[in-house]
Amino acid sequence: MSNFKDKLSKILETHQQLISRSNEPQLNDNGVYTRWQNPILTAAHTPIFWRYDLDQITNPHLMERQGINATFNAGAIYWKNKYILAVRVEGDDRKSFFAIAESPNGIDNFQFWDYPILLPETDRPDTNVYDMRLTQHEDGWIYGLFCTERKDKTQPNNVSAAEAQCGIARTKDLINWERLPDLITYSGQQRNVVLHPEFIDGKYGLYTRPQDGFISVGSGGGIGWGLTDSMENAEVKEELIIDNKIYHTIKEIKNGQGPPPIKTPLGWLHLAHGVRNTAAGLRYVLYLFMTELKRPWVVSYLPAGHFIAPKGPERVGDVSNVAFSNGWIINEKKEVYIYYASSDTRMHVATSTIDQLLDYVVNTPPDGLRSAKSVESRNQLIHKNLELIQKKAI
Ligand code: M1P
Repeated sequence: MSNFKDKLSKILETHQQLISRSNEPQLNDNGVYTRWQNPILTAAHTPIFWRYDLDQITNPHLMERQGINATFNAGAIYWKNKYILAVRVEGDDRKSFFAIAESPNGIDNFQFWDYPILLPETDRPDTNVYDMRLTQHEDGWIYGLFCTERKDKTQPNNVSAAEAQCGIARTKDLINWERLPDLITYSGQQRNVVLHPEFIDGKYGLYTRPQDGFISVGSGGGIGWGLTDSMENAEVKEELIIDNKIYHTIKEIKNGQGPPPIKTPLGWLHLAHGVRNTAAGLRYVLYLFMTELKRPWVVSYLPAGHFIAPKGPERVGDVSNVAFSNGWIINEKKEVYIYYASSDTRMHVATSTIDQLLDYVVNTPPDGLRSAKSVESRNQLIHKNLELIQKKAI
C-alpha cells in the first residue's frame, strides 16, 4: 500500500514540476523572433489521470494503462485573456484527438483541461482526426477545421490507402462542439484547410490544399482559396491556387496554410509550411507571406526561404526534420506567439511582434529562383554594409 502511494506521489510531484516550470528565451536567435528554451507541451505534460489507472485494486503495479505518444500541431486562440491551444494529442494506439491546454502567459505553465474535446462524428465516422485550425469568425462562432482521415475504400487491397478531407466543428465555449458536414470540394483530397476570419462579400473564405493522394499532392497542391455560402453545408465550387509549389524552393513538393492569417495595416500576414525532398526524406519548414487586405487571395509579399526550420533537438522525433504550425496568437500588445511543433512530437513557442514580422515580410528579398539572383541580392546587402563600415557610420 505505502509503496503504491509513494510511487504515485512521486509521479504526481514530477508531473507538477514539469508543467509548472518556467521557460526562458533562447539568446542566440536571428532577431526576427525568439525561440523559448523548453518545449511547452510534450506527451509527459498530459495529465497522469489520462494515462494511469489510479485505483490500487485494479492497478496494483501502478502502470500506465493508456499511454500518450505525442502532443503536437496545435490550433491557437487568445480567449478570455488566456493563451489557448487545441492540441493534437496522439495516443500510443496512433489515434489522434483534440485537447485544450491553457496558459496564463503563452510561454509556459500550459495545463490540459480535464477531458479531451468530445468531437461528434458525422454519419461517416472519422478513423483519425488531426491538426485543428481555430478561427474566431466575425459571425460569432469559433470554428475548428481539421483533417478527417478515413480508409480509402476505392483501394480495398491497399491497407495503408487513406483519404483526407476537411472536417468542420464549431463552438462558443470550447467545451460543447457542434459537428457540421465535411467540406465539399471538387479535388480528390484536402488537408490544411483554414477558415478566413472575416466575411468576403457575405461569404466564408477558405484556404485549401487540393491533393490527388493522401501523402503526395500529385498534380494538385499549392495553397488554394475558395468561397462558400455557408459553413452548415460548406462547399467550395472553385479553388484558385494563390501560392503554388515551385521547383527548387522550400515548397517544392507541397505546402499548406498554417493558422488563420493575422490582419495588419499592411495586409493579411500568413504563416505556412513548405516541404521539399532530400536524401534523408521530407523536410518541413515554416514560411511567411502577405496578402492584400481587401483581396486576401492576392499575394503581396513572399520572402524567400524559411522563417523557422527545425533546429537542434527539434530535428528528431516520430517524423524527423519537421517544423509545422497551425496556431499563432496576437495579444493586445501586438506581441505574436508562434506555436509550432517539431518532428510530429512536441510543441514549442517562438515570440515576435507585428512590427518585426512586417519588417521581415517586406524587407526579405523574394526568391530569385537561381543562384545568380541570390548572389545579386546578397551582394547588394554586402555592398551597403561595407560602405557603412568604410564611412565608419556604424
Ligand atoms: O508529418 C508531417 C506533417 O504531414 C502532414 O502535412 P502535409 O499534409 O502538408 O504533408 C500532416 O499529416 C501533418 O499533421 C504532419 O505534421
